[in-house]
Amino acid sequence: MSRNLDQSRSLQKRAEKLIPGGVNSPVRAFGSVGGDPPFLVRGQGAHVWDADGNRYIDYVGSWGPLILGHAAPEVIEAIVQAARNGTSFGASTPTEADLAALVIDAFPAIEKVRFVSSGTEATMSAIRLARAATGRKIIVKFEGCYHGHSDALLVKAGSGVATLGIPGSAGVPEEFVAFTLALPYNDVPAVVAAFDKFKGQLACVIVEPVVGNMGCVLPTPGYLAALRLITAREGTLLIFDEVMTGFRVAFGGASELYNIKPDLTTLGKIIGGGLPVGAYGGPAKLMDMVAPVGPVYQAGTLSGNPLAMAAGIATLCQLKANRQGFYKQLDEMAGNLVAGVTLAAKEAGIAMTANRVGSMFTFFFTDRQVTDWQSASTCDTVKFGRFHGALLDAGVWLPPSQFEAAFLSAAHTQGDIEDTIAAAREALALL
Ligand code: KE4
Repeated sequence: MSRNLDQSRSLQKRAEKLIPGGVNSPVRAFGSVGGDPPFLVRGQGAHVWDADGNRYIDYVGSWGPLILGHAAPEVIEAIVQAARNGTSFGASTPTEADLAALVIDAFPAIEKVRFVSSGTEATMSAIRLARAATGRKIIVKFEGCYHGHSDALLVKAGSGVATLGIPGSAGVPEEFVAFTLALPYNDVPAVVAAFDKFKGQLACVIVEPVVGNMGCVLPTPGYLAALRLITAREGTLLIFDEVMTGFRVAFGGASELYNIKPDLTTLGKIIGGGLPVGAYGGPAKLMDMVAPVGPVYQAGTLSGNPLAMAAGIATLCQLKANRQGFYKQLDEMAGNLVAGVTLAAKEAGIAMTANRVGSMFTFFFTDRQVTDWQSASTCDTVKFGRFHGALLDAGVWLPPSQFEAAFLSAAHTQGDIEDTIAAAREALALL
């Protein structure tokens, strides 16, 4: 059943004249799945509506922040209340420490935290701090992991295991990635080789402890512990980029789930409840190296914005109120969804594997287990695109890329799950 998209198409034509690609973030242009991106005008709970009135069950959730669903009453009320007192002061406000206390309570590895306005700012600042704290230059990231768009992190994977970075974007001079190493994920020998080759020179290892940005990919058993061990031994800081996994895979993120204490943690998405917030945090002795206390400069006009703090506080308080039950329920529902869709694929004779941690998951169009970028890149992205489009026609909105994670919220019902599985069954039959 194809949808009327007249309004969205004319909105896209107007937007393209004013904004590159008509979008303020590339993935929204549907480049990797094709088709016309619907323009959304409303969200409520698990559902969103586009400008033509089509309703979708939403599994993007603004790319992770909306774990409570769209327009959660408590979050909206908190924002409205805060807005009545003004939108921004550029001065300290009580709610910044309120949100900081909630974050610190959930992450034992964090004693102090600094709020910024995006995940990109959080990781960029954490890397600057790690370089200052260690006096070292080289940073390690992993192929298929994304940590925002700061220059040093836009690298193509090096050809060899320990080949320094090649720019991954136009406009990034090779000098800017000359101190960035991109290694294969879930590959401990590659990390050992890098530490051997660049002994005493590695400032930090930054990792998505559960990857969302090559699709959902889990750390193999012992992998995170191996990273923790070798970085501690070599005086290199371990940065857990929990922008996506923080308060998602557990209240205390992957740190809680895998019982690992990194040196620095970056956060975002859920802690802003849908408004712009990022954060980086760690031991007080490290964080006190950040201006104005220490020599590491970092600043932001809207950092700690009162509306964003209010939305984050309201969100985290909801999660904290019933943290055991909340995450158990999400895990069960997401498990039912993934089991239903993968069974439908099996019955349709379509090669599909799925990875899931709690309420974040990805359906991969490949017959292989996806454990790193190499295996992720064996996916049939054309088939994923056709699946994505057929689901949209059936009123189900998956992230518009094979290499993204999908998210279930507390607002999704059993009915939504059943409708989604039925829609997937029909879509798979069309493939
Ligand atoms: P932002 O600068 O987009 O707030 O955060 C960057 C970032 C950092 N770390 C991780 C683990 C992330 O997933 C992200 C951003 N995630 C993407 C979704 N894969 C944002 C969506 C987009 O780029 O539009």
